[in-house]
Amino acid sequence: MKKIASSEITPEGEYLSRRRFIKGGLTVAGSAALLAACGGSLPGATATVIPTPESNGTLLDELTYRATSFEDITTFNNFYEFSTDKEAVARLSKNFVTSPWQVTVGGLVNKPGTYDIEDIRKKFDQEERIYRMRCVEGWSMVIPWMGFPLRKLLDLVEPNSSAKYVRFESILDTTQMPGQKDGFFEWPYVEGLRLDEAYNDLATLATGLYGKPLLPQNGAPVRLVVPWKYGFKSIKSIVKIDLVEEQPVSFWTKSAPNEYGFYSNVNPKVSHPRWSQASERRIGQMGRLDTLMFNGYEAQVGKLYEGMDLKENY
Ligand SMILES: Nc1nc2c(c(=O)[nH]1)N[C@H]1C(S)=C(S)[C@@H](COP(=O)(O)O)O[C@H]1N2
Ligand SMILES: [Mo]
Repeated sequence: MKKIASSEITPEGEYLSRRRFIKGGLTVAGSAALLAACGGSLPGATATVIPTPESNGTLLDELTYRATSFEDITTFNNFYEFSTDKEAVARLSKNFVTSPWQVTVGGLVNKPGTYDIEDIRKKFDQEERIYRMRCVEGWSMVIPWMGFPLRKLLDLVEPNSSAKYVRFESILDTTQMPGQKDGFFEWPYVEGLRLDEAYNDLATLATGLYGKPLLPQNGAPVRLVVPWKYGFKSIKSIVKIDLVEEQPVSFWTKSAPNEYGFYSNVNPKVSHPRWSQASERRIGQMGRLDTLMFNGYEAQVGKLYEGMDLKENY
């Protein structure tokens, strides 16, 4: 069965061209029929039930916290370097070369370095981290990542006292990534975090999921995971990490500054200019769930934003 695209999912780049707008409209019409055809089943649901960080190990509502299936996680992807069509990314990225792969870490640090991703993987224990992921478009998944805390890599290079932000860059390779020929966007994909956000224990560099190495469509061989922020902050296929003094300008902020801000913390009370963020569709499940403040991670990250106007936080 083909993947169901919810009619309530509004693509991040929908406004970009009339062609894409029309395409989005067709997907919506098609998906309504598919939804009806599926009846009340839960396509792609797995039996995995997971505790959430705030539950202190108690299993919470099964439907809310069930891990999304491997199939859904690896076939419904946002990775604009390959395609703006979520269901085309897996196919178009199949032969993407992710080994050997080096990550250069530098900028305002005492010990800059270039690391082979295999060496980093060996140096740090790989932990399983099961997190909700909430895309700004209004859909979500629960993903069992493998990886290590970002702070371990930062400690290795020793940020100096003038470092205020971390800037991340994805690979630029038009020969392998057809989407990078799209002249509308400014490649490579760039993201950033404030230094204290980057040091928060939830911030993870993921190298795998479901116990297997990442597939290209999920950002192989290494991608950021910041589960309290909208999904676009979790930058894929990273080749460069710099400690900087100025707030980096993110890919999506550059593309649509009135729609995507630097912080982009998940907040059900602050609407996107074109749609509400109050609820979300969990991929592989029917119906919608209420979106949680900081995507459910307020206890872990709320203190980072004390005194900030969360309405300005978008
Ligand atoms: N380099 C890069 N990173 C990216 C994106 C992208 O297009 N390019 N898309 C982002 C968006 S919008 C989301 S929702 C998540 C999707 O991650 P997933 O496909 O692994 O679920 O990746 C984010 N990281
Ligand atoms: Mo997203």
